[in-house]
This record gives sequence, structure tokens and C-alpha cells, in this order.
Amino acid sequence: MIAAAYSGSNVTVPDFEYGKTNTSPCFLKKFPLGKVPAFESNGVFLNESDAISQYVSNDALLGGTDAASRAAVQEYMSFTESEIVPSACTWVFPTLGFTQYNKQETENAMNHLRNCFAKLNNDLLTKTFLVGERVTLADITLATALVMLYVQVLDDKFRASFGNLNRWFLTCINQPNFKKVLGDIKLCETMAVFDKKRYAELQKKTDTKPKKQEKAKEQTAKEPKAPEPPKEAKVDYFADVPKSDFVLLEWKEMYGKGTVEESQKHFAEKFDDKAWSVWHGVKPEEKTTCSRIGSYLQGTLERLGSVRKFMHAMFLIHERKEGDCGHFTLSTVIICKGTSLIFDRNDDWSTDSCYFDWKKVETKEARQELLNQYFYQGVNKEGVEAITFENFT
Ligand SMILES: N[C@@H](CCC(=O)N[C@@H](CS)C(=O)NCC(=O)O)C(=O)O
Repeated sequence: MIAAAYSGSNVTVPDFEYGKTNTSPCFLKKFPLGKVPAFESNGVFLNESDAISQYVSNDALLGGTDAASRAAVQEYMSFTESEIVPSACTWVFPTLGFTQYNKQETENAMNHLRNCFAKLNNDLLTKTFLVGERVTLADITLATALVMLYVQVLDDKFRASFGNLNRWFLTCINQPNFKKVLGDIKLCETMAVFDKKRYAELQKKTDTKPKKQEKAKEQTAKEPKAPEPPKEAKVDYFADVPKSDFVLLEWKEMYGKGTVEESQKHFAEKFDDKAWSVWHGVKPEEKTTCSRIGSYLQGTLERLGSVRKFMHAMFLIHERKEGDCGHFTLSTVIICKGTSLIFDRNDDWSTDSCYFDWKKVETKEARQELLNQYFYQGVNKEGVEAITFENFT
């Protein structure tokens, strides 16, 4: 996020719950190891913070045009990843209760970091930043890796021998682009020690966690090409859904053949939120062509064939022109069986849903309004008319 702030790349962080979002089938489809940070943009999917930060950087952050400077930036990034991060985790994680404390390992890590800091302190003797005269990805990568050390364990005494490193660190974290991402950082006063209590609590939590997601994740990670087990003749994907008086086919007919007023009334009276739900999905804007987004939508509708009995949807395509380029957004409102997102019930249904951000429409008023916009007026939530639409019925 700091690199993006420097380069002016527009990167946003969606709603995310660690342990939940990154273990969902949608996430695992795109990022099979379930790890964060994870980045997606216009069909580019990246894990690994170094790769992501390089992708969102501009040339200046990567060291400019000089090959030696670029290599120096890369050197500090690799140095951070292989020399700093492992020892920092070994020392700091037990103080946060994340891992068990091991005296010997912690001492080794402290000594290794002392050596690394001595080298860095020397590098920074006459320099404000690590490479060249301005902030580069070298500073961003190293400084952010050091934050947990400076906050948790590097007390005054430990810091005392590394004046140049401290000065550089403070310069970095006080740059506006660092500050707006990291906030205020309070340097450690007392070296934190193993947090036994929190460790025990966290252990308890992981031990009692249902193993189902873990298993699913392991399978995706280790056996991506394993052949699908033969499908059961009949799987009830809606076993949890109570019987309901809302009949999708009736609604579809009413929508197709009745007047606007009749079908609106039918929905208002019959829709049953104990067994059905309405969702708004948006596939983030991408630079493409009208025919490409159109054929993507056709493909999506074909792939959703088997879910037709349980879902009705309206898809809209919007275009925003920027110079000669079109930027297209695909969005939809769906009415589906069950109170959870229908695509999560069967892996075969989630091929495309993964690329959309979904929000459940919770209230009757909001449902009515969105339905009016999508199904009757062909406009999106903001009231903007679509260039084209597809009714999935
Ligand atoms: N080298 C990776 C490390 C990624 C990583 O280990 N992420 C942790 C969170 S800090 C994670 O997602 N763990 C989830 C898991 O392993 O299930 C990077 O820099 O991005």
C-alpha cells in the first residue's frame, strides 16, 4: 500500500476477515495457498508482498533506469526476505503469542539481527535512503519488515548501537506515504517477552476450529490436478433451506409476462427471506473491449446453466470512457435459493462468482429498490444506465 501511494497506483483493500476470507473456495481458487497479501487486477493474480509491491511500483521506486541501482533495490528486498524476516519472526512471534518460545532460537535470531543491523548501520552512515537520494522499494520493504521489531523488542539499549539505522527508520516511517498506511508507530520501551497466556488462548482456538476448511485448503494446495471424485447421483445442495411458499418459476413467469406493477407486487408479497436471498455483485472495472466483456458474460451465463432452477439474475454492463479506452464494469442482482451465496454451495457454480464482490441485500426496501433498478430500469445502484444487459432466467 505504501508503494502504491508513492507510485499513484489505485489499490484498494476489500472487506477481509483473516482465517475466513482467505479460506473461502473463491479465494483458494485464485490463491491456492490461502495466503495474504493477495493481489488481483485485470486478470493478474499475485501472492508474495515483494512481487505485489514491485507490480504496483513505478520506475523510480524500483531504482530508476540505472541497472546497478535496480539491482541494489532488489538486493535489499532479498536481504529483507531471507535475512531479516525469518529472525524477526522467530524473536517477535512468541512475544505476540503466535508461536512457542525457544530460548536458543531466540538468542540465535537476536544475534543474527545484530549482525544484519551492523551491516545496515554501516550502509547508512552517509545516506538518507538505502539506494539513491529518494525512497525506493528497498526502504519500503526493509522498514516495514522492521516495524514489528521496533515496536515489540528493540528497546533503547538494543537500539543504542545502531544510530544510523534508527535515524533512517524514523525518517521512513515519518514520510507521509508511510504514515498514512502504518499510522503512528510507538518505539518499544520495554523488550517484550513470551506471551504465554495469549499463546495458550490461540492454541485453544486453533485446536477447536472445525477442520473442514483446513482440509479443503490442503487439498487445493497439494493436489490441484487430482481428478474429481465421481459425482453422487443426487446431491442436495440446499438441504439446509426450509420449505417456502416463494416459487421461483412463478416469479420468473410473472416477471416475464406480467406488467411491471403485477410483478413488483408479486415479489413484495411472496418473497421469503428465510429460504431465499437477493445479492448485488460487482466485477471490478477493467480496461477491455465491449465485445470481450460481452463474450465473457455469455460464457458466464453458459457456465451457470445448472443453477438456473435456483436463481434468477439480471446482469448489466457499464462503460466508462477514458481517452480512447473503454473501462467496463459487469454487475448483477440475483435472486437465489438459500440465505447464503448460492455459488458457494457447489464448486462448479463458483467459476465466475469469484471475480465479483458480493453484498447481500438485507432489507425489504433495499431489495425492492435494487430490483427496480436492475430488473426494470436497467440502471445500476448509482442510477447509471447500462450499455447492455442480460437476463439470466
Ligand atoms: N512471503 C509471504 C508471506 C505470506 C504469509 O505467510 N502470509 C500469512 C499471513 S502473514 C498467511 O497468509 N498465512 C495464512 C496461512 O498460512 O494459512 C509474503 O511476504 O507475502
